[in-house]
Amino acid sequence: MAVRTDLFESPDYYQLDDLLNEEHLMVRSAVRDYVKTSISPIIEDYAQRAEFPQQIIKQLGDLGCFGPTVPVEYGGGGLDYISYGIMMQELERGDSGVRSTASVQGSLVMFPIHAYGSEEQKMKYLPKLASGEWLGCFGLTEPDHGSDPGGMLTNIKDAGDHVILNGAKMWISNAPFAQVAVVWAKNEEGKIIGLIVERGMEGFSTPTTHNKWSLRASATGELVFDNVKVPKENILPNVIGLKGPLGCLSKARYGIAWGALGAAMDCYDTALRYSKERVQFGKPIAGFQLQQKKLAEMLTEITKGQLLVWRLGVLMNQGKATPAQISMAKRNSCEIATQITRDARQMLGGMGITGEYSVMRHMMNLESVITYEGTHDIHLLITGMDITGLNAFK
Ligand code: TGC
Ligand code: FAD
Repeated sequence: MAVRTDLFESPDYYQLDDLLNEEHLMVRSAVRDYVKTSISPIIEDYAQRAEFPQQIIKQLGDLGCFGPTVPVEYGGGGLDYISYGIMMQELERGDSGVRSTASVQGSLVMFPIHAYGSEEQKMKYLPKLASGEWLGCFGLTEPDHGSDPGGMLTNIKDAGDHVILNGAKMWISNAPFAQVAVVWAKNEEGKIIGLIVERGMEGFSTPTTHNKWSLRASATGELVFDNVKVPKENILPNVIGLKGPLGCLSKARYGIAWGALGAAMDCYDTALRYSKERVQFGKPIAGFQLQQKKLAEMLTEITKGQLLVWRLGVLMNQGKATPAQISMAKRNSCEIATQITRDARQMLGGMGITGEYSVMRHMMNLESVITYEGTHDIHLLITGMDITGLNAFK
């Protein structure tokens, strides 16, 4: 396996470090070091082989990247939302799939158990998920219901002390390795409820999704429920309706807004270094106006994005961030990161398509990031509805 040296230097054009406190800087330094020593050297090989590096589950748990905002009494980090954002930025600087593993565990599995679960559920699941002893996944999307999850067909029927779960979810991150799944299903009144399904329950299987050209180092699968008997004590008691899963998505989308910027920062840094070293027509290509235009625009967009997510983090800490504000940030970060990875790839010429550099991997990963947790179009429509009051979804 090739060992790669990670030379990353973080762009901070507007001295945004001045906005961070000591805790934020410590978190960043710890996660950045981890990515440099444990992710960058191995991730390209895992992505090329389309294999999930299972060792990261325990490592991310030890580092405190699972449920950083969950209170410490449940095994979480008790940190603020800026620290959480910084973690996601640094992890995605390494690979979007690594950030995905942490986003799903923290925002889509631990958050709903903490926010909507019973005390018994919190004590049973959260410490094991926080430490990485267990991995979780989140089942919302179905084969026929992606952007429109309210139409889901997965359902439960009452059977005394348990319910019978039937249906299928697809495109589920972490599914093939998860011990627990937070699953959204309709009850007999057609209302959406959340329940915790455990590996080993009869009739529950998690087939792996193959042939992805994106997020190749992240495990994706289906969740298939064939008359699964789920004890009623596994139902999340404190939420009903689509606002349950959408509330989780707000937390995860916030993390992605920071995360996608991390991928963009890595590509900018790589393109800057390469263009100063690569000589054509007798001078470094960084000396040509066309390449400077790309670099200048990349850094401008990264700096604007950094300001946006930092401000959103402050609003999150104050409990004032709206879902529409989160949508705007998720959409913006994905848009600029997608463009930056493509420009960076071109700046590297032929080398840009190889695994010698992280750029093509980031570029392919971002095609998933711009699609999951609400597509680019869906987030635009959320913004459109927020500013006009008119629903253009339906
Ligand atoms: P709508 O009628 O607008 O809303 C239903 C209820 O939900 C409330 N709500 C929210 N609550 C909290 N946070 C949010 N972001 C919320 N958005 C809406 C809303 O107030 C309402 O509450 P109530 O009390 O009135 O019932 O619902 P709709 O059916 O019209 O759909 C709206 C739409 C299209 C915006 C929504 O369904 C949507 O966001 N679609 C995109 C689906 C999506 O994002 N799927 C993600 C699946 S998970 C995933 O991709 C994980 S990848 C993770 C990784 O690997 O990193
Ligand atoms: P569709 O909803 O079919 O959309 C297709 C196109 O139509 C898109 O361009 C969309 O923007 C557009 N469109 C849809 N509705 C409208 C409208 N009203 N107006 C205009 N345009 C519209 N889901 C989970 O539940 N858990 C996970 O862990 C998870 N992980 C994922 C991992 C990966 C790698 C991927 C690729 C997806 C994952 N997803 C997960 C699913 C993801 O959230 C969905 O793919 C996404 O929400 C889009 O749904 P869809 O693929 O069915 O596309």
